[in-house]
Amino acid sequence: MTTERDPNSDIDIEALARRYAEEREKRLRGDAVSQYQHLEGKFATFDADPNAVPDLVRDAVIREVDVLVIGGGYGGLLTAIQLRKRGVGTISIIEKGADFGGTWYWNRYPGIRCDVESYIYLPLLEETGFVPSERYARGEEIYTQCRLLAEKFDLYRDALFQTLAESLIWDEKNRRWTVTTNRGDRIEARFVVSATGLYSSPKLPGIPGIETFEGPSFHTSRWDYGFTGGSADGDLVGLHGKTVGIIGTGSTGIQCVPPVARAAAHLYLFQRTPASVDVRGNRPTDVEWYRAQPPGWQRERMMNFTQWTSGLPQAVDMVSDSMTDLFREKAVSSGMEMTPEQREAAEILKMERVRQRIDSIVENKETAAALKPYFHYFCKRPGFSDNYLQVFNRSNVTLVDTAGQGVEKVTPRGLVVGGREYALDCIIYATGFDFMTSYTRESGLTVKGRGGVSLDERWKDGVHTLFGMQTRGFPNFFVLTIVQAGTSINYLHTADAQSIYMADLIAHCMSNGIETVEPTQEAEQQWVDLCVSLSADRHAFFEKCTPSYFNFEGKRPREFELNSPFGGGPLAYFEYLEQMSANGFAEKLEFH
Ligand code: N01
Repeated sequence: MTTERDPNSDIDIEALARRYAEEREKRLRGDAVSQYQHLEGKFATFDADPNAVPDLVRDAVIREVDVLVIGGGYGGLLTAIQLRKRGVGTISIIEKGADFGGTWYWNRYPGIRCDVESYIYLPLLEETGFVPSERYARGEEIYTQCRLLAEKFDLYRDALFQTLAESLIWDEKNRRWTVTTNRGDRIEARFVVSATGLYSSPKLPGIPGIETFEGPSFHTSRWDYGFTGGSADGDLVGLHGKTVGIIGTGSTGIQCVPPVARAAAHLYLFQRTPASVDVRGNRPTDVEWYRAQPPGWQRERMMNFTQWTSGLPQAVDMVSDSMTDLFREKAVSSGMEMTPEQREAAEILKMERVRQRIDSIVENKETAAALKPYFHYFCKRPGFSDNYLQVFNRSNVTLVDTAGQGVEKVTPRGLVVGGREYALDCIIYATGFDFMTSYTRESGLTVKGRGGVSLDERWKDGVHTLFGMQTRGFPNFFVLTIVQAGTSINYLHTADAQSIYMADLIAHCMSNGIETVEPTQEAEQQWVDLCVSLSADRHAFFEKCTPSYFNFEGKRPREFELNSPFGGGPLAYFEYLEQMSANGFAEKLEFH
């Protein structure tokens, strides 16, 4: 951290650095990522899908297809759509939920919205004519768009819902993947694309006694409207007269807290680390403006946002919101790409404003102090809300700050913090998802490639891929993830580029009579080496950060050494992929 005083402020940078380090220290725990519990074993009931068709029974499907896509969220949808557009033969889609939507199928908690502008987040707006009703779309609208895309590109007939792919075994003789599911299906596929999502494996905090609580309790991605009443738009009449506890103040927590506060008799919000909560500034879409956009506007806008948020200033900031302003202010004054020092100074100033905003909204000084985040802006995913901080001025809301230690215990009656038991009628876990720890654990898949080698064995010393998508020894198999892939803050920009790459490559193989494709040993190793060399700065930054899923809770295990996004950033990554298509996939891949 620089020791210079920022000329634009009175911030004592050294004191702030000490405070950041102290706050981080408080939160570090020896069990790091293993502090969490997964929705399996005794917690499997937490995984029940409130929106599933109950007791669904169907005949097992025995089928041969050209491409099997696992996952019906945006990643899987975009891949299937790109394949359709290229006229690639037969497709099947396997999806755990009862419909398309992925994240937006599972997460229906009250207040849910996307924090990336809808005009760059929702894919294929120009092609589909879909008009998002607001600048930051409600979850339900995004879920609706997912289903409209599936209808428009005729994907329902190819989908198996409420189905879990369990094993993928490569059959060298037939040059096919054999995929089996929990419903007895057996699908032979030439190509398999695994798009099981970035936030698809919910986690519970490792607090002793979770299973002993006698009232209703659920994870936000399995919201129990049967108990709370109402909908994602609020009006949670089931909470009238009830005392509710919410654990978690990440992006999910800050969105679901206001509607719960409006309905419950009392809300206790249990905070371990305060979120940074910036201005949202949502507004209805100006339909006239929207319809006047020139052809190609959406891709241009997506690119403009990714350029700005990669620290690459452009003549205009098309999105111009709380996400881009950090880069805009400094970059405009310097007129060029931000230096690390400028970026750091901008982040410090940004967080100072976030803290000042709390003072200007929250009336109780003690509560305001407890809500202030002390970490670098990008240590955690920044939050945005124009109604979260206001909640703490209500008499029926209590912030229970755990001073970085978290909730101590769950009892049959409620939660314990600092030795005090808070009696509750309901506990809501806004405690997030597994992230970048283990692809096979998060996806629940057993994958065995050539020679029966499992992906876990192949990756026992860390993930090895070309572009984050392909692994040698696992022919015709693709993974959509951000590990070893360059990601934009707008993940759908990355998914868009990845789906185009995969569809181009699969179409290339199909039209040239190519049976198998995988990375050459050399290309894979070069990519891994490049990822390692470019991730040093990222790791150095995150090592100083307060614990979060971004930095494996402050302690990155050796086996996760390679589990990070491509450090060259999304723009360089997109160029790599585009070049591959442009030169006919002439390098880096081995074809048979
Ligand atoms: O999960 P999180 P999320 N005692 O992991 C707390 C995307 N998303 O679901 O910070 C008490 O961020 C934990 O505390 P701490 C987005 O990318 C987007 O909110 O670890 N508390 C934290 O506050 C996001 O990043 C949108 O100290 C405990 C919370 O649980 C990602 O999804 C909306 C605890 C978990 O926060 C995940 O966000 C929603 C304990 N023992 C999500 N253990 C939008 O687009 C954990 N916590 C708006």
